[in-house]
Amino acid sequence: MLNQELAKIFFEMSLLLEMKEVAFKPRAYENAAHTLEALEEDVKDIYKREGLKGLDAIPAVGKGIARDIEDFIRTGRIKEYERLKKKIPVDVAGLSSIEGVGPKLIKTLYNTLKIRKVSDLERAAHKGKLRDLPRMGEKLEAKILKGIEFLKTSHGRMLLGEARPIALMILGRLKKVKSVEDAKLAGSVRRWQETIGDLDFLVIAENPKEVIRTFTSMPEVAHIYSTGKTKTMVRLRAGIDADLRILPKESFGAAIQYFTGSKDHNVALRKSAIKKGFKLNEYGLYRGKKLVAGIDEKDIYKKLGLDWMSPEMRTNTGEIEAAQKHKLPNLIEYGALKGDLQTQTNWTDGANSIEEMAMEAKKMGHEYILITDHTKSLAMTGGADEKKLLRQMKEIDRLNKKMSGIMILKGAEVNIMKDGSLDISDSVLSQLDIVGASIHSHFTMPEKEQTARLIRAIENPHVDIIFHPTGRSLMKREPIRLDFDGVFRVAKKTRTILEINAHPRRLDLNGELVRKAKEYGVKFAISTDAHAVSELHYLDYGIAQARRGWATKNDIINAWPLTTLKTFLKKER
Ligand code: DGT
Ligand code: CA
Ligand code: CA
Ligand code: ZN
Repeated sequence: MLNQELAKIFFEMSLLLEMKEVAFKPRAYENAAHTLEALEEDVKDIYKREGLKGLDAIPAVGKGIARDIEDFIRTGRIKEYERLKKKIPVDVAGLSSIEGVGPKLIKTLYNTLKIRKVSDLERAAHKGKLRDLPRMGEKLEAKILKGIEFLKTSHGRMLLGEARPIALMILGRLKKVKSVEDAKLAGSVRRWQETIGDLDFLVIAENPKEVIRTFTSMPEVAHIYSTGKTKTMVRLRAGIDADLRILPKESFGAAIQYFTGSKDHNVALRKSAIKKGFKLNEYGLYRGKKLVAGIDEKDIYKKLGLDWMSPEMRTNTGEIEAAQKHKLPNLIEYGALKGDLQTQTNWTDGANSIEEMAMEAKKMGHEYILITDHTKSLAMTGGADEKKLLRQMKEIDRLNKKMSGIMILKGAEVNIMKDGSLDISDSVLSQLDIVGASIHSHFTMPEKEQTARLIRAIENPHVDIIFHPTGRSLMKREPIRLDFDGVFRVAKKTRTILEINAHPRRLDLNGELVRKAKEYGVKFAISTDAHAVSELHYLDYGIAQARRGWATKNDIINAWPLTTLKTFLKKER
């Protein structure tokens, strides 16, 4: 799919343009990148059907960028991009993936130390050359080195949000091959793991040769590592590997079970099979030499005396025991949410208007959408002060009168200060329908202080939801240090809801923490943190984390009717 490739280029262009201190354009390219990243239809198909006009009609894509996309579809190149790259021959994408490094610093680094790529930066930091640059210092130098280390540990993996659309697109193509009877995704993508090492495809086909030929000659393939009669491994241009296996029908279920993993789950399952006198491998479940189950995955679990469990749960953390006792939870379903509880608009750093966001939410079948723009202490987002929030509330009243079929709720993503106080006055907070609060700075405070800071915000009678509670940014920034027992206990006591942020970069809380918080009786909101209409479609990624955390409908406030949700909120205001 071209969307992801284009999104990457546009992000890079926005950084390059920012380095050149061009006005407005960087934001436009960034917004377009966000939109393309989450756009479900391939831009190529849109272009084929509707031409340049169709591209122009994509939200956050204007005439100029539509023309860039056209350029790319027709020639595989974007002139403006190549011109920029020539002027600034720097790996801005790589450098800016380091926490604490942005376009301004990249520019300084290039101009003063001729730093072009991550390895240059690492060398300079080790030599202590960064601390004397303007606005730097030893502390920032150390932070950058830490950021580089962190990046290295996640090397070779890709965000689920990036890998999954690629996997689904290839799966769709495999299903269309003539001799293919069935094709399935396995591995970490099927388990909705937050980052992905490689893609695993399993296929039943009469003519394996034809399938392998189709697979290895896809335009997305950059390199073929190996290819056999029933198996092939390739490198995709997107920067991830993909495995394909063709299997006989009678062992397809066993193969799906095996290649779905996780490895830990498989090891435990095999042990349990042996205990019961069976043998289990990727070809089937056997008693002696006799095949007992193999075609159907569910049947394998059943013959082992286990209820089938959803792949998200296969982490070997008690799911096999629960399946044995028929005590698996009734997980929240994909598509079960009635509305989004975190969305940003062009009142701050979002790409779309309140109305556009509401229209898209309505199209998706939502009953409501909570608008939660940033607040004033996040100055770089154009965060709202009290006055602006009041103006926005009036605008929402106006839109609610005008629109039908969707309820726009008034909210905010209030910034939590270093001491745990909020940057918006109580009298204004009390006029909002639902208040979210979150941490955006001072990520490295020691556990005790950080916990006290967050708890102070949780105890604020106006705060309904804590957004992205750990502040992590996958493959970029570690979570803040918290005493989770303390946090969850106070959240339960004060009826403060914790977010399961569905943005693929965050997934925060993650499944493991959801499960722990649930034990304390905490309730959750699954929301997208959308900064563009297309990002409203990220909800499933959050639902997957909720499912990994054994959450049911009862645990998720935006799976309830709005009236039930409203009666649950804090009433002190
Ligand atoms: P990834 O690719 O690192 O994101 O994670 P997976 O889970 O997709 O791992 P991958 O692609 O290496 O293997 C796919 C599945 O195959 C894995 O989830 C479980 C199964 N598998 C792989 N190696 C082993 C093994 O040594 N033992 C067992 N029991 N299962 C394995
Ligand atoms: Ca894999
Ligand atoms: Ca694999
Ligand atoms: Zn934002």
